[in-house]
Amino acid sequence: MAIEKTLILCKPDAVARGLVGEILARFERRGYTIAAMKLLTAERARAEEHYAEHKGKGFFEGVVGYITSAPLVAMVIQGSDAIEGCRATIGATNPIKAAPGSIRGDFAQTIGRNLVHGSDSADSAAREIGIWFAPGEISAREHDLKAWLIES
Ligand code: IDP
Ligand code: MG
Repeated sequence: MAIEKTLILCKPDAVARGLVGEILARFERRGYTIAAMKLLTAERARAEEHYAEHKGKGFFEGVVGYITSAPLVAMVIQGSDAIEGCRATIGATNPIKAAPGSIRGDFAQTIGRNLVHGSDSADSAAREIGIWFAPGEISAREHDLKAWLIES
């Protein structure tokens, strides 16, 4: 068990549908805490860097266009094994395969509008947090109250 930080994006469809509060509440109810959070419209270069691993794939242009189309909310979420845990709360990439109870399983229909991004590994989390946040924008508190409560 380790206290981890992970990059979460409430993608433009989540903002447009008014689901940011619902999505954030699911992470908070699980005991994760917010280390950083902001609303912005992503520039193309930032989106391409974020999705660099998918460059050359058929859906690359579509996903870059989607993520840059309107404002999104970027967050750094923190907690015990938060990278894997947040991915579970988000659900499978294709909402059709996402379990009911997960964000995508409860609120999304298609892979092209799947509401949320969550980092998939420690390396991805470190890289992605650096794309969306400057170090000074991230809370310096390594162990806040909720993280402390779930430690044993
Ligand atoms: P993830 O978001 O669950 O980590 P990835 O495979 O990393 O899924 O894909 C990144 C994003 O690209 C997905 O969340 C989705 O928005 C989009 N995407 C992935 N595969 C497809 C596809 O086949 N068609 C359309 N969009 C896709
Ligand atoms: Mg991914």
